[in-house]
Order: sequence, then C-alpha cells, then structure tokens
Amino acid sequence: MSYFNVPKIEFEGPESKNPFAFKQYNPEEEVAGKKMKHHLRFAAAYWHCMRNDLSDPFGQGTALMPWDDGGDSLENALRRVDVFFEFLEKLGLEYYCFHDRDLAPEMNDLAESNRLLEAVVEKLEARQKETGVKLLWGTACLFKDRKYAQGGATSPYLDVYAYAAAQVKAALDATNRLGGLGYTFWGGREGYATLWNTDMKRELDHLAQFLHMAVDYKKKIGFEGPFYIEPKPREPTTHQYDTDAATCLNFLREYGLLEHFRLNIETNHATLAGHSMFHDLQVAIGAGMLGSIDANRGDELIGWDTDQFPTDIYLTTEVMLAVLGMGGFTTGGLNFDAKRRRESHEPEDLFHAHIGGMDAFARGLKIAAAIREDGRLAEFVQQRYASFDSDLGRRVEKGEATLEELQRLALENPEPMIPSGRQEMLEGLINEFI
Ligand code: XLS
Ligand code: NI
Ligand code: NI
Repeated sequence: MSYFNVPKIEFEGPESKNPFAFKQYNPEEEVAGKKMKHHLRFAAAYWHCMRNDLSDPFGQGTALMPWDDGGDSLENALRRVDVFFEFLEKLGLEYYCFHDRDLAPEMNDLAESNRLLEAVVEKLEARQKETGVKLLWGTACLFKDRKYAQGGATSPYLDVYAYAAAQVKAALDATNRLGGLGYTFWGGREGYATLWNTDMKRELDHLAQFLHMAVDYKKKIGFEGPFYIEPKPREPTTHQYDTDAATCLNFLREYGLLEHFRLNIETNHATLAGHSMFHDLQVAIGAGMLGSIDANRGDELIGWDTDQFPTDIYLTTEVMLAVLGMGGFTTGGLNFDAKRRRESHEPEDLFHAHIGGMDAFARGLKIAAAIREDGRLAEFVQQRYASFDSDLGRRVEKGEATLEELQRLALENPEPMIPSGRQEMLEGLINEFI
C-alpha cells in the first residue's frame, strides 16, 4: 500500500531538473571528514507532516490528506504511522520528533489518552526496528487543550499542573521506550497574557520544580538522553518565560538545572526574540549548551512564527558554521519544525518542502566547510583579538590582572589607534563561497 504518488528521492546532482531529486544533498558524500547525513542528522516533525491541516487564524485547513478520516480513532492514528514511515523512507530521513498528542488524540479521560498513546508507540517501535529510523526527541503538548489556556507547568491551578506532570511522565515513558535521543520542553503557554493577574516569581519557581521532578523521573526510568529547552519569546503568550537562549541559561543556572539540560534553538524563535539564528546559536554554543536545532525560518514581512522551510543559503551557511565550529551534533540534529504554506496543500508538497530544506542545508554545509578550510575568516577573527595573546592579555583572560596594571598600559598608550573591523571585506569574502 502506497500513500504518496512520489518516487524514492535520490541524489542526482546540481544539473538535475527533476523536482523529485536532491541537487545538493548526497547523504553518503564526505564533507570535512564525515558523511553528509552524519553532519546534518535531519529529522521530520510528526506534527507538521501528519497533523498540520494548514489552517490559519483566518481560514480553514487546506491540506489534502486522503489517508486521514479526521477522526479520533486508534485505527486512524495507526494508519498515520504507516503514511509517515513511507514519507521518511522515500526522503531518506533517519530521525523524527513528536508531541504525545500528535501521535494519539487527547480523550476526555487521561487513562484512555494514555492507552491510545501506548498503542501508537507500540507500532512506532515496530516500524523503527524495521526501518532503522530513530527518534530524535519526544515532547508533551501542554498548550493545545483548553485546560492549558493559563499555562501547564506555570498554571496557577494545581490540578492543571498535575495533569501536565502526568502528561510529561507518559511522554517520557514513550520517548524512553522508543530509544529517543533527547526530550524537549517547549513552554508554549508557560508565560503570561497580563502581569495584572500573574505572580511571575511563583510561576517560575513552579516551573523549576516541575523540571526537577522530570529530571528525577528521567533518572528513575534510566532515560539517558538530555533534556532540551526550546526558547521562544512569545506566541501564543504575550511573554514566554523561555524567551531566548540567554534567558534560558540564566533560568537553568538559577534553579540548579544546568547540567541536565541543553538548548534546542529554533530559527524563527530566535528572530522573534530580535536575534539572528547565528546569534542565539553562538550564545548556546558559548555556554557549551547547544543540543539540537529546529530548522525553519520566518518571514521579514510577517511578525509571527511562520515556520517556513529554510531555503536561505546565508542562513544555512551560518548554522552549519556554528555546528561545525562546535564539533558537530552529538544527540541532536536538524529537525524541520516547518510547515508548507497554506497554498501548498497537495501531499507531494511535503516532499518539495523537505527536499528544498535538505538541499539548502547540504549547500550550507559544503559552503561552511569550504570557508573553514580556506581559513581566512577564522584567521581574521583570531588576529583581531591577538593583543590578548600578549602576556598582559593572557593574565586578563585568566583573571590575574589588576586595574593598576591596566592603568600602566593605558598611560603608556593613551590614545590607541584601532584597526578597521573590515565588515564589508568579510561580507565579500563570504560571498566568494556562496
Ligand atoms: C512552537 C514550537 C514547537 C516545539 C515543540 O513554536 O516550535 O513546535 O518545537 O513543542
Ligand atoms: Ni520548535
Ligand atoms: Ni516554533
């Protein structure tokens, strides 16, 4: 039984005009000492591929999903697994990510919801074994249901908090059973709509305790993957507590959670926070805390999380420069947390979207590797800071220098002449490779 009238997607090279072929992504090709597929570790998002009907706040869903009867039956949920695995296999995607509620519906009764989830997980486990596909991360959806309107782990109401905890417990069990490489917390509703009704300090304390309980449970069941926090500044809340990488790092440090977490950085969330993706990646990497990436992009003209497929070569180059710079992913990967435009409603558009994203990242990888190999960019940056390689500079960096010593240098050289930052030259240099 085949659900997509699409061939297996193969690499045909840059000259190919076949829309159902990779032009850049050649999984087995070596770049910088490693196969492309091992650098990129692409994952598909179950929610966007299988559950996103492409509705928006002004209009109904447009996506054609002939395999889906729209109902809450287990049968329908199980059929989606087969559709998804056909999709993964045809694209050669080796990883995926899910929310509990993407896999199985939320029923009015928690025990029943759990039972359905377990049944789908059983099937996923079998399909993973059969195909070698792996789970990059799982997560619990603590934002869709109406009970979460005022938060899950930051809800003012203990019964909602308990329900959220129960959902995370079940989602952790599912992730563990499926050999998930990580587990993500995205706090979609963990924030506020107005401060007039909000005790922010108390909510943050509750959130931290929630995460501590999750850490305890993870140890108890022997789940070895890292926990990821996925920053985002707003939407759906007015203010989301996990605003950006720096804010998350501070929160984790303040509450003694740092060692159990890493960050999952998403492009469109970084830009919503007023940063570039390159910036938030560097904040995370600088702290040794980048775990994984949600690969997408926003639109300069639209101020929300449009979750578009990444096709901008500058963006993918920057991302891959950052990833190569940190020595590559360990447990993480590039999860396409991206959806087709509402106008791209046919099943084959799922393929065009992922092919475009995968090719864009393959190019970004090759360009980033070439820039590193060339060495001029890194050399320039290193030279820029070379005065700190002096004896006094080293002492500053080690925390051994004093204001008096620095004053001596300042008196000897009271009007420093600084060299150019050469931004335009470097932008030209990058363009040599793009
Ligand atoms: C929404 C988030 C979400 C997380 C997983 O903006 O990106 O999809 O990745 O809950
Ligand atoms: Ni995401
Ligand atoms: Ni997002």
